[in-house]
Amino acid sequence: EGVQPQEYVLIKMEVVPPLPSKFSVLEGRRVFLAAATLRPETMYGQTNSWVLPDGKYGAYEINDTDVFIITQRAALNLAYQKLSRVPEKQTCLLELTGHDLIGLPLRSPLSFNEIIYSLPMLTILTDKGTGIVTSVPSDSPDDFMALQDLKSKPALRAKFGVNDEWVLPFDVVPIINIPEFGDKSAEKVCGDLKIKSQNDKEKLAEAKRLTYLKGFTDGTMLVGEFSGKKVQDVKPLIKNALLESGQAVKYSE
Ligand code: A2H
Repeated sequence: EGVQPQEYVLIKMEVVPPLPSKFSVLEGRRVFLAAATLRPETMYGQTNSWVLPDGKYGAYEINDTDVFIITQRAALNLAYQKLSRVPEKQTCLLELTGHDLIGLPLRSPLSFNEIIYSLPMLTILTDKGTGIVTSVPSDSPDDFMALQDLKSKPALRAKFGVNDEWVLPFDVVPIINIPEFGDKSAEKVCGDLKIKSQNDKEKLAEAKRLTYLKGFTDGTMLVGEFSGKKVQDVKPLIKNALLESGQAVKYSE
């Protein structure tokens, strides 16, 4: 962890009812997977959510109506940021693992895909963000490779009980143009660097470095309310709109 606090936007991805029977204690609440992102302007291109299969998660009371499924660490941090029903204390209503979350249908803000599914990613860190990540394979090399792994490896899907319908229909959605990399920058850079899988850590770090900076400095929105505008100009506007509409909250650590 760095010395400077990192400020994330937590995207509230609502679990589409009816909830599975394991979740019955949450009946009557609005239940969200809360994904930490640094790129709120990319939410149009979401294809799925990521969870760590063996990760420990909990369903935490944020207020009288809302429950966030996140790591305990994130819940405690949120409790000190006024996002817990009981101030400075997290309340876990239900303990869960990533396996319990795989396959949950979600409705996520701005996403062109009306329903997306929660899928396994093996490289998620449980000491960063909420342990839940939203997937934008057009602009995130990690997301692109993890989705590619699931699409191309039936055995990997079988291992984690992933249905074909949660993965195969979801194509990369072009949302940002970067002159050097085109409309699907993550796919382009992963191809150029010949990245083989989500576990190719060193090359993925390079791919992220290349796309992250260029997306901000040179990117132009291809979709949405600010189509045709520069990413650096509209990023704060999209972020504020998500926060003001209650579809996202700020989180720092
Ligand atoms: B970003 P930083 Cl389109 N484990 O969101 C692994 N990765 C995590 C995580 C965790 N526990 N929590 C958040 N992240 C991801 C969008 C995105 C992101 C795009 C492009 C690049 C990008 C969609 N996924 O991040 O180490 C989240 O993915 C490039 C680094 O705090 C979050 O933003 O800098 C980013 O990593 C935070 O990483």
